Amino acid sequence: MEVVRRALLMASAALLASCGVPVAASGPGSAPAGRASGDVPTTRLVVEAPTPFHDLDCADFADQGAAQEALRRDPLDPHGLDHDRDGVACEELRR
Ligand SMILES: [Ca+2]
Repeated sequence: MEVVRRALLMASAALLASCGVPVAASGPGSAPAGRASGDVPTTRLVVEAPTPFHDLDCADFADQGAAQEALRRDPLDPHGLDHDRDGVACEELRR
């Protein structure tokens, strides 16, 4: 049963890693020194939460240039700064 559990943990870690989720596994290979003999080795997955997405609106930028820079950094435009898809972010902001 332990073998199955380890295989599932390793598969989960590989899946998470393939999705870009940082995973740190601790277990027999990385256990701190000084474990008493007879302790049952355990494997623990530590999954860091992805950075939360903070949606920005045009009003969050001081001017059009700042919004344009945000669009340049991420042309996929997750914030919807360029609704008409002409490559110019937040036309309504002052330049
Ligand atoms: Ca636009």
